[in-house]
Amino acid sequence: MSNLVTRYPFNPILTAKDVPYPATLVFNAGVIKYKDLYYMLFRNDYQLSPLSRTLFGTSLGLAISSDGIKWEVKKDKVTITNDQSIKRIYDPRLQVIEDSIYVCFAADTAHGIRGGIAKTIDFINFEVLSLSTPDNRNMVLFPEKIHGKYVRLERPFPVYSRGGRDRFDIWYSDSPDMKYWGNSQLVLGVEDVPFSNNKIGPAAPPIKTDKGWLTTFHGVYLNKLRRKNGWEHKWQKIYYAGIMLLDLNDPSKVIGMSRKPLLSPEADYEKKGFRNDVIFPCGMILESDKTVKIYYGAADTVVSLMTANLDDLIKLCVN
Ligand code: BMA
Repeated sequence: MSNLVTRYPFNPILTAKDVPYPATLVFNAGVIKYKDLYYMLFRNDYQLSPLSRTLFGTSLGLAISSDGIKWEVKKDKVTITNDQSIKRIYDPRLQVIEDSIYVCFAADTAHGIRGGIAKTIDFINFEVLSLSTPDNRNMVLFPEKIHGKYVRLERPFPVYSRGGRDRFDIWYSDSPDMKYWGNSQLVLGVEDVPFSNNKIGPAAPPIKTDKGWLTTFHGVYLNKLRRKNGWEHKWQKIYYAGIMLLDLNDPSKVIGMSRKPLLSPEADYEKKGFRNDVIFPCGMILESDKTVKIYYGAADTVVSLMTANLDDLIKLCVN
């Protein structure tokens, strides 16, 4: 991993113990700064089945903070107000565009996994604006319109055409209204990421810099020699965080990428949990002193924080 990144010394910053309702795994959290407060939507998996070692329930919770480090979890859970087809939503990524608050999420339905975008004014009630065709997830929105269009990165799951196994890539789409999405283009193929042999996906939503759109992604390495690695009977993947820079004018073009992971699972809370060795960023905030806070799910069990200097992150991408 890069030595320019620092783990917050008191990680994890949010765990199931901080949640005032049934919670077992608290991870993969989208975070934004909005009107001087930090807002986090986190994934909560609960109701562990001791036999199958899986969890029956998933909900999204809200936490608020004045410094981005100490969080207070609200008792209300996120509700989707206008869609009956969604059975489960997870892996939220928050974004603010022109003062409106959006969340991208993965949605399990009876007919596949869909990438959703919803809008909220209170962080609790969310109105769905669009759902992709299945299978698709790991959507992130850019913080402003580009050439008059909303822009997102996404991760469809092509199976037949990629050899009948996980070989999934990062794509670009844009939209005039957040509802109709198109002009889709490949951004980055899994074969272009040296630390991934399995799949990649957008991680935290991009931030704007004068050198380009800076954005994280996850890169997955499958090692079939791994045996039991977590609570499940079989978990053989390692999730790394990667970082890249996209062209300001045309964010479907990668102009730089670190060939090494930004963060590799090394800390105890990243190496041991429900699924060992998972780093899954969903939130990235640029502070006025150029510190970048990156929030990530660790081992699919807790929420953690890493920080870095903005110029150092850009250097990692262009060297
Ligand atoms: C992905 C998603 C994430 C999860 C990751 C690692 O496919 O399901 O929610 O964090 O796997 O288990």
